[in-house]
Amino acid sequence: MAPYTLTYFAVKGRCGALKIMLADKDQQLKENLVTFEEWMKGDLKSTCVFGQLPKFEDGDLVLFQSNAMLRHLGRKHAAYGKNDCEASLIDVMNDGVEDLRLKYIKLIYQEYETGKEAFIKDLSNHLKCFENVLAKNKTGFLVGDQISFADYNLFDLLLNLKVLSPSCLDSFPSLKSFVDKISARPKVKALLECENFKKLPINGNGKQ
Ligand code: 6SG
Repeated sequence: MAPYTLTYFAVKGRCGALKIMLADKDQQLKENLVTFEEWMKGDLKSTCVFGQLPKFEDGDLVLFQSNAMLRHLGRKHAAYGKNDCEASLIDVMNDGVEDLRLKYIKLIYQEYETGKEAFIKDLSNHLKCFENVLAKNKTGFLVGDQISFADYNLFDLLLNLKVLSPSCLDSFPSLKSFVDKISARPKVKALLECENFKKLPINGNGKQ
């Protein structure tokens, strides 16, 4: 039996990074897909702490909040730094990724038609910050010399942003090589090429 269970909609959404990290760490994941109709009944929603998915189970432990799931798995699978200071710096990076992800989600679900141009114009200002961190650290990772959950989270978001704006990384060599290197990790590559993963839409409303 898979040690981990994820309950979520049939989208990449907030679980892309988690799936990429688990694949890279050679961990099995059991997935319970929830349809719109099922969710609208409300029974599952009423059992969710904040009334939302994803829900993640590790044995008897039940987690909500996608970033808490990333942290949990980071702790368990050596992707949360080598000491407390690295862990705190990884938190800084992950919160930065979350800020940009929230802007992206707002664009997708609330203002895609009116806001896309302005979003893409402003995107460089956000990407520049991650570019600077990677250029300074020189290890190919955001913090220290080993991959962390924040790297998987940034990687997943960058894949989405490249779909939105294919040229968005063109003036950021460190981000480009970051994406290339993580994409080339054998188990990440296998997941990205897996039909079941590829066919999942990025978002729940068909926009990307
Ligand atoms: C949506 O926002 O998929 N959860 C979402 N929506 C349903 O009733 N801070 C936490 C976290 O990081 C945010 C959770 C997140 O974990 S994710 C949720 O539960 C609700 O609030 C994005 C996503 N959207 C697809 C969606 C859900 C409801 C309407 C659109 C499923 C897909 C299409 C219809 C039903 Fe649909």
